[in-house]
Amino acid sequence: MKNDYVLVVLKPDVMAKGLMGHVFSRLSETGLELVAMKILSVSRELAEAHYHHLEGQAFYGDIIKYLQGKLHGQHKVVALVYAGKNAIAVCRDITGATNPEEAEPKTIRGSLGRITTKGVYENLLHVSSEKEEALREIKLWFTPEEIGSDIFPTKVEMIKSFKKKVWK
Ligand code: IDP
Ligand code: MG
Repeated sequence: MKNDYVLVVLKPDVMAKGLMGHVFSRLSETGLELVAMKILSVSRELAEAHYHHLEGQAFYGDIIKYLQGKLHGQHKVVALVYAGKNAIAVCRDITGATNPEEAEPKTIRGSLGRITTKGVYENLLHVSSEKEEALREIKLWFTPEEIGSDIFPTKVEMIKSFKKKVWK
């Protein structure tokens, strides 16, 4: 594979605090290529699938609500896929440690994150942590049509009947 890929999600606190432009600038400065982007409301199903490996943790219920925007007035999230050399490490470096109080001050989480009085780590971004996770997450969050180029192998299937929302 020529490139590494990473899923980055701007969580609802980024939107609620008006930090989208700032976070984009920080991500753009990495020089990585943006290959997909969308804004969406996260369903409970998507949040649970995304964090399935953390089920059972004391903070699991909170992070499901957090990703769905339920802690921030139903704000949406922005999901991004970046490509480039060491994309995961590059994005995690500028993002900083999971616990915003432990993150280096100049990282995004270190400068702008907080732990709420209820103990929620409001740490602004999700960033895939390794290649296998990135592959799983990108396929969970995006369809092949939503990604400009075929970054992973695809196939064409005949779909007989399905429900789809269309313009009236
Ligand atoms: P990461 O986002 O840095 O990869 P993960 O371990 O994958 O960290 O955890 C996913 C999310 O769960 C974190 O971004 C954070 O919002 C939350 N989280 C992780 N550990 C804790 C904790 O000890 N207390 C509260 N929230 C946590
Ligand atoms: Mg993680």
